[in-house]
Amino acid sequence: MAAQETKEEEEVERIFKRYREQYFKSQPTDVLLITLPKSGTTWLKALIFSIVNRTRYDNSNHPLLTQSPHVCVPFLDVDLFCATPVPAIENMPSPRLFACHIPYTSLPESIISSGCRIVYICRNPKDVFTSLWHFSCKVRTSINDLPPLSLDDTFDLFCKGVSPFGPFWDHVLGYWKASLQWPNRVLFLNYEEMKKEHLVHVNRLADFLDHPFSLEEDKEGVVQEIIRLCSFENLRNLEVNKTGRTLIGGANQNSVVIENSVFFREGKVGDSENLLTAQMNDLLDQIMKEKLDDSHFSF
Ligand code: PAP
Repeated sequence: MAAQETKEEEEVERIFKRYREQYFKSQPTDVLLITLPKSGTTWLKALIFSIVNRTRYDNSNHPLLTQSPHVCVPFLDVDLFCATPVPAIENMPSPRLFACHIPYTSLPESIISSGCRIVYICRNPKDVFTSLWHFSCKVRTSINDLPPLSLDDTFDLFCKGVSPFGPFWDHVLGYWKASLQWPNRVLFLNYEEMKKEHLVHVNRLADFLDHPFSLEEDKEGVVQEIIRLCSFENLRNLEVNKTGRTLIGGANQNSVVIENSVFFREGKVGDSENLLTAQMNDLLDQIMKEKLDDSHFSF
């Protein structure tokens, strides 16, 4: 039974991979934000969009004031390539900005060979799980009218690595190793460090994206303004993110409309303390130690 399931999973993965390769032709100037859900996707979408487009917009016409970051930077996997028909993305202005949750080993070949830039952000697994659980419960109850998930069952699946994008540790390690091997192509960021030192990491991000801040911009406070615009407090309080809704899953019969507010919950480091029991904490510590120890990577 297990062998049969593995064979089927491999077949599905092979079909997906062929599909992505056939339809997505990456360009060297593309920027891909890759994350595991709840690791800082919304924040990084806003930051990347603002850094790259900073000379096009000001406070009077900035798209982030009226659109969700998820509209400014679409998901390749769960938006564009789920839509019927797939929108024409060949002629999007350069650099094209996309996001996805795809694990490194499943990326389309064209992303690897084009030389495009990948920005990856990881977050402490305890906070990722906590955020994911709250998000799933909200979406289940408000959209699908289903009861909330059982915390124990969801935690058990997370610990076993059952997730649409593969086990947490494999996802993180895949991009961690790629960033060590190709530092000019893969930038590996960390939610907690970004929270601690905005300025350092936003500058790092701009340098990596080949849009470094000039001395004049530094003096004029352009970096600070981007940090403020993309901050949790600012984005959460914008009308579009308080009351707006976004179509997720591409324009097709399976897509769902999600309230933008679900992407802005607490925005804190360490909120898992309010959800996980001591036993859950210990188990996750033990699993992460076991899975990450050889890599010299830790949270
Ligand atoms: P996604 O991958 O499904 O798009 P993602 O944006 O990664 O979700 O995760 C949402 C988390 O990022 C939420 O965390 P929480 O549940 O622990 O609160 C959300 O609050 C947080 N978040 C959203 N925007 C920002 C931001 N600008 N700065 C910091 N954290 C943010």
